[in-house]
Amino acid sequence: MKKTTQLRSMLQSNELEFLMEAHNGISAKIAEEAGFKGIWGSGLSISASLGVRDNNEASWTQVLDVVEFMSDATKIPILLDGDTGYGNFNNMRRLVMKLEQRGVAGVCIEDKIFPKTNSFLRTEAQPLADVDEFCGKIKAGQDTKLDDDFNIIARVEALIAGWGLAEALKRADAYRLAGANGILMHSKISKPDEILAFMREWGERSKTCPVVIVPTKYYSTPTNVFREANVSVCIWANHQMRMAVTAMQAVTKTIFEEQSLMNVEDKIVSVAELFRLQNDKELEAAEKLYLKVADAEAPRAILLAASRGAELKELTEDRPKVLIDINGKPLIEQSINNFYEHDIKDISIVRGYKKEAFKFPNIKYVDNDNYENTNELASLFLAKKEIVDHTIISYGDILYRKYILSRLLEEKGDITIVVDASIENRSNDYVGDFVQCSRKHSTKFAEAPADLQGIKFGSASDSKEASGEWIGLVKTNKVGSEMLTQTLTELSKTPEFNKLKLPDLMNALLTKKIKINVMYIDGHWMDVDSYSDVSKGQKF
Ligand code: SPV
Ligand code: MG
Repeated sequence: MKKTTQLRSMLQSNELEFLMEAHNGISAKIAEEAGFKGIWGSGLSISASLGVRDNNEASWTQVLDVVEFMSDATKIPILLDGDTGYGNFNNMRRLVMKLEQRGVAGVCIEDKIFPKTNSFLRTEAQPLADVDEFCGKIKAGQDTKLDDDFNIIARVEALIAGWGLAEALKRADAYRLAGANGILMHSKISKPDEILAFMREWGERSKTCPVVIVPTKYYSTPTNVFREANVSVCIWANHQMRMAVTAMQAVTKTIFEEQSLMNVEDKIVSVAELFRLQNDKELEAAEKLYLKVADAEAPRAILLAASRGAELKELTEDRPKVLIDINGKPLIEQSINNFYEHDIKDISIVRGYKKEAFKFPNIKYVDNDNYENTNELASLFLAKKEIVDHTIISYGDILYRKYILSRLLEEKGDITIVVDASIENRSNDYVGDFVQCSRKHSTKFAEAPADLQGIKFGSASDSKEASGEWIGLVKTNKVGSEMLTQTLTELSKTPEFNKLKLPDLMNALLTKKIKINVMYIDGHWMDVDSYSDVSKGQKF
């Protein structure tokens, strides 16, 4: 139902309905969440929230902007307190046009003179508008609106200004005949007597021209009294603003005096609650839909770099192998840069030996302080919570051409490992993680997918029948990450866990009949294990 129609139904329903004050987007949203069916865009509260007086110090377009935020934040109708309509009939016409454009369901105008003064201030000195002039304003508004259900409420200030019931009735009736969709009868006394007297006199007219009240001053009246008097809509006019001021004064006082947040944190909403009210959930979902790589889906990377690399003796005396200099940069920095270039910003490094030597910014470090007695899987287990959705797990000591990562990121399998098929020229004493796959690599025709059958660490001479060598790169998606972490957790409970390496994890997955896809490459990578690798690396 249109917001205008919703408000019209509230005015015309046989129930007593309520409008809750709001003065910005978030208070509007809060009113809606509390269950209110409609909102009062209070002039007093909006001006107070802007730090100005309720004397038309905020321009009408500034008020319009605020009420637009309120309207955008909610699905329930807003009745804007339009003061006097901010001028004569002509200003009223433009106001109605703009309010309709911004999704506001109605406006209430009061029969005073621009610039107005709040109804509870210096009331005897508040001049009332000329009745005919005000009726012209109502008619002009009604003639301007495009939507029949847009609501124009005429507010009578006769009781406020001390003119008495007869004047109030005379004015209310004139406004009714001019086409008002309702009358707001305002009173400044602490009992409902004036309002009840008016309702008695108004009688049947409230069927076609319902009455709205604002019991700010006669707040102690039981609500049922209004119900029984046939009041149509009751406005709680400023209570979010007043409570906000109470809370803001308290919290700023405490923080100022204590120079600490210690005693306030538990008394205030969390920032998460602000995010919820701002509907961040919707943006998160939209990002998934419209951004190239949404953050939650963006791949992350884990680099294993806890061991020393003792084969490299003095090169690793003050730093782990992954930090030795290759082409003017620490070895592992090439992997990090490779990740950055592929938009992978969430990078974890599991470090152990000489962990203080790692100085890269914006990296999550996971420490394996027991690196001397453990192996790769123990390191990976420490980083288990980083294995979610799309994750690249990599040895920290490998160098590879960028396209390998580009291709790997496009792989669709749950778990995919990168296998170098060009192993025929390996010297006999070369050792590595040789793999057996469902089929060998072929460059002759479009390849059918291959999957892993097993990995075994060994020498090239013992691995003549192997399909290739695993290079130390694996990618998982959401499903793959779950299977991998589950298997990793199971292995962590076995007595030999501290000895296990990544290939053991792959083999354990295979034992569980979990498919591991193979992405073949033809060279273009190396790992750095020996002095000769270091010099080879300089040319890589
Ligand atoms: C407002 O909320 O701004 C009103 C109601 O106009 S009152 O402050 O009671 O005049
Ligand atoms: Mg007002």
